[in-house]
Amino acid sequence: MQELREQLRFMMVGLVPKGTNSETILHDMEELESLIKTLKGGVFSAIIQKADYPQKATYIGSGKSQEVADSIAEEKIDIVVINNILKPGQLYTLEKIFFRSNPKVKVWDRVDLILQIFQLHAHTKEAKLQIDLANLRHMGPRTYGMGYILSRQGGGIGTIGVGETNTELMKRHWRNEMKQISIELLKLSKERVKQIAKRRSIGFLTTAIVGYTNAGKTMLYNRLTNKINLVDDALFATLDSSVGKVYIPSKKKDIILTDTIGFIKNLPPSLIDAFKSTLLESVNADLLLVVVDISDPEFVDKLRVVEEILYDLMMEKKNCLYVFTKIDKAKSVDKISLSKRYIGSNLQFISAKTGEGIDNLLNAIGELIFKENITS
Ligand SMILES: Nc1nc2c(ncn2[C@@H]2O[C@H](COP(=O)(O)OP(=O)(O)OP(=O)(O)O)[C@@H](O)[C@H]2O)c(=O)[nH]1
Ligand SMILES: [Mg+2]
Repeated sequence: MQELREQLRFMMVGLVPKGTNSETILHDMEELESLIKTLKGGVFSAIIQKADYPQKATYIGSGKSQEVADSIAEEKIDIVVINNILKPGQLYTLEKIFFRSNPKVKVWDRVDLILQIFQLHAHTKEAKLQIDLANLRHMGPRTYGMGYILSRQGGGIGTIGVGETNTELMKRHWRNEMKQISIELLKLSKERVKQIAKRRSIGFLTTAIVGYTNAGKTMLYNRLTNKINLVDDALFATLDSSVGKVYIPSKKKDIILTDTIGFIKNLPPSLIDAFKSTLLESVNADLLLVVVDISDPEFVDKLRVVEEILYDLMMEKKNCLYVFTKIDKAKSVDKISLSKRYIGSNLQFISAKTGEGIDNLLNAIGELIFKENITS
């Protein structure tokens, strides 16, 4: 009972272009709900606005804002999450509109929500620093943007208001803080690059697991390396990167396997950029295992998102092996049509849970990684 009362009450708001099919909307909102549940929050209300362009001031438009305000009062909402990336001024304006319904209400965009999850799940110094940097990048303009608003209210025309001086101070502090964190991250990245170079110099080849969040990457990593990293039916359970050894029987050789943070759609490039240090293992890998949850009805769209992010990270031309996992859970697996769709790619079908297909996967990894690196 106590726990229930302490649970934060969320409301989801989605803005989708007119004509978006209802299935896409449903899946988008389900993903947003999963993100909220990962934070242990409950969803008590949801509103969809269909519009081709967001409104400048309020993003969702003034009529919809009023509807949201009514629902906040009715359902005693603590946090409203808008399922897009908003401008700082828009979030500020919405909080002002909703103030009457609940003076403590918070308005988050999708990035705020993801950053909250990251904060909850970060363990290593590197992950924490990366999140601090992402947070500063995302929240900074909002903080000094407010200073700007104060300056316009405080200082009259032709005068320099107190707020304006504060804005400059805040901006400088913000920039300094980001610089400090970037320097620390650079040190950690250099350390990582050294380790990668050392592994390579003693002849180890590296395979990196990448894929959408919750696809089953860590369970596969654990099965192949015999480790017991956290596997959870939650988004972004893994934020740090792990490195382990895997024996390839067909080649009688060990390789290195890495697991890392998953991808999700609608991530701003600055957020991915903040995780560059963690992603270094994948960027430097000799082979990528692109893990896809084939039991997920949305797997084709999610794979597209992963491929787009790999492209942004300039990793799309890497040696890739598509690993369709959770075949034990999938209703049907149409291997023929998948082979046609991903023609020219290497495909494997496995269950990290039951072990089905793992021997074939190890063979395929061996063939691909040692073929490409025949001279090493
Ligand atoms: N049935 C079945 N479930 C699986 C399989 N692999 C993973 N799962 C489940 O899928 C969920 C996510 O697994 P993880 O391995 O944590 O996924 P991940 O891709 O590492 O997720 P993040 O680190 O959060 O991005 C967990 O509930 C696992 O038990 C599988 O082969 N079969
Ligand atoms: Mg994981």
